[in-house]
Amino acid sequence: MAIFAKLRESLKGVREKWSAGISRLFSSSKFDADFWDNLEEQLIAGDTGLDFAEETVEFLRKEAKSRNIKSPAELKDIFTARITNELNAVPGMGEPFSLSHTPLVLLMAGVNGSGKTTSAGKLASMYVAQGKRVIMAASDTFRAAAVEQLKIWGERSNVRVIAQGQGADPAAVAFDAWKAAETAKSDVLIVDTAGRLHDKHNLMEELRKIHRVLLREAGNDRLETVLVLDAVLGQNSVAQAETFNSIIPVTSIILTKYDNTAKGGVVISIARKLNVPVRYIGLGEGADDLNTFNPQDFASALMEVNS
Ligand SMILES: Nc1nc2c(ncn2[C@@H]2O[C@H](COP(=O)(O)OP(=O)(O)O)[C@@H](O)[C@H]2O)c(=O)[nH]1
Ligand SMILES: [Mg+2]
Repeated sequence: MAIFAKLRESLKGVREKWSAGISRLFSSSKFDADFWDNLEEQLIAGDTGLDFAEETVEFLRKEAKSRNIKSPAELKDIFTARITNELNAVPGMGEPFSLSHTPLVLLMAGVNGSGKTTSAGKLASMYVAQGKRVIMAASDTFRAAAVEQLKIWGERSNVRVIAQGQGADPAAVAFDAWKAAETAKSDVLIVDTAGRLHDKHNLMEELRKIHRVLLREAGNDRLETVLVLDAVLGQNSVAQAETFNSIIPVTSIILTKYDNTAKGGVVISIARKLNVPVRYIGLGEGADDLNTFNPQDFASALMEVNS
């Protein structure tokens, strides 16, 4: 329940700026002429994606007709259920990473500023709190500050960070870290990477190489390629997701900065486009601000306007 309260609080921006409008539409006691157009518009404005907006309006129209529903208010629960079902249709949605094969490697990918290092730190802190053995790898060797940032997170949770000098081969760092994690019988190895947009070709090659090395060492069962996406970017993060997925097979998503976004629908867009589960959402900058993503709670929190 505490988690739900926090989610509700963190979704304040989304509610005030986006879902309040939708909720208002569904609070009406009669269908006015513009209801369906307004609903479609609001869904698109909230970054749920064009397809979802159109299909949802179509679906609700049919439901209203076949169930002889006379007001938007009576449709609200059907709408909320549709969002939940849509998200739950993606296998693994909202489930934590499976630790049945260890060391589990979490390869953190994403553009600069999306929250990779922060999410790596949060995950480390979470696993340490669960009594797991964790190692982190500083494979963002592009900037010295990046290694320092990860080391600070490591010190906070008492987690060892494997690093080499600035400019070192990121794949070599990842390989060293894998060996260390194997030797130490770690449960989790979290690999932080660089994400420079201005240098797309190098980024692609670098990421491919890190992925190749880790896949070779850890195998499919022990490798999660985690795409870290900034929820604030809305439809742009959907495009990013597709780009990254064409470079390496993305197996999980962490959606960050949900506390800062005004549009909540991007999670639906991404889930549908990639059919990849959102495992966690970032709700702030602190170590504890990482939550599992529960579609049911999410849909409910979205539609709770007056709290
Ligand atoms: N409000 C908020 N800020 C976040 C979240 N995740 C990351 N940040 C901030 O976003 C900025 C970039 O994060 P960083 O982890 O350095 O991104 P990276 O370049 O992908 O490693 C930092 O200022 C973080 O504190 C989040 O869930 N909520
Ligand atoms: Mg970083």
